[in-house]
Amino acid sequence: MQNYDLEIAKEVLRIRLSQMIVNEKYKEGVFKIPIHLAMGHEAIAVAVSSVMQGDDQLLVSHRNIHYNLARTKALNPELDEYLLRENGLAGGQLGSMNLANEEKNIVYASSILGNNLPVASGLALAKKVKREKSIVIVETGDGAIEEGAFYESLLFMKSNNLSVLIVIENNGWSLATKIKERRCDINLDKIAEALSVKYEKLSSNNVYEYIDKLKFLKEYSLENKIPVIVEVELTTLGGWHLKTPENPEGRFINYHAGPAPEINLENGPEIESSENDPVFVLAKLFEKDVFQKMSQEILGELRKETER
Ligand SMILES: Cc1ncc(C[n+]2csc(CCOP(=O)(O)OP(=O)(O)O)c2C)c(N)n1
Ligand SMILES: [Mg+2]
Repeated sequence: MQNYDLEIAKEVLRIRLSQMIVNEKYKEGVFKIPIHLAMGHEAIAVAVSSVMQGDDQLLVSHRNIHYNLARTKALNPELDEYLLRENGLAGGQLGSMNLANEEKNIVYASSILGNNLPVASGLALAKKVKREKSIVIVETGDGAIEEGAFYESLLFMKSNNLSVLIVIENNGWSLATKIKERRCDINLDKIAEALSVKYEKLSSNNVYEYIDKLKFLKEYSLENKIPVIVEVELTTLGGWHLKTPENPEGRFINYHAGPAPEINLENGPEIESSENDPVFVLAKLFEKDVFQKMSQEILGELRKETER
């Protein structure tokens, strides 16, 4: 068995279990704001956070809990923010969809789709003017790339030789509509080719592979002074069945925001026994008992942290 960095595996588990704890509270109805959980998105968030160094800057979208947890490395400040408490991460002022954390280099978060791309362009331009060697990483969804700001920002970044990693989380959905039902395909590889921008697709949900790829792409972007599109194919886990007397089997509802009623913390960190679940992918890399022990330890730490 290969020697994998345990700290990375722990990070994936911590972000999954933290979200599951948020979900348990969500099911109890304690939050007054919408939260977009990102179970299934953990591998890319851990990879992005672990390649960040020094003055690297990250900009996120409405679905940002995984990045905030990865950068902040604590659950309580995030929970308190969602409860709009003064001791929350942003003093209870930002809630969930716009939650940035400048101290940890999440410099901007926007609930307006596509809005963080022009802001990322400006920040990358500032780095160029100031001759800073750090990078801007901006995360957005496959729905948000429909915005004109996506293309304009890409054009601006390339025309001005800016180093930016554009991470596109492609979950196949925009709100309750399947992307395939709402528009034609956007072939990002072709858009990248048209503008001579580098493109890479990630889809294995393997955090270790993602870290290696992002390290390389970050260096590539800095050295060649060009933006890089990283399309990440993933599944937002948490779909559930709306049961009615007429339809006791339930109608499948794709998860977008709110609680995920069919996910239970008691069942452990794995949600789906498939490659769609980064925790399933991770578990396969370790001995079963080692993985279970690690998971129980992290859950114990999180329970201790949130017991107040
Ligand atoms: C400019 C703008 N238009 C519409 C919305 C409403 N809206 C919120 S989330 C969302 C879907 C986002 O899809 P995607 O970018 O793929 O992110 P996902 O939720 O799938 O992670 C929409 C249309 C918005 N927030 N901003
Ligand atoms: Mg989407």
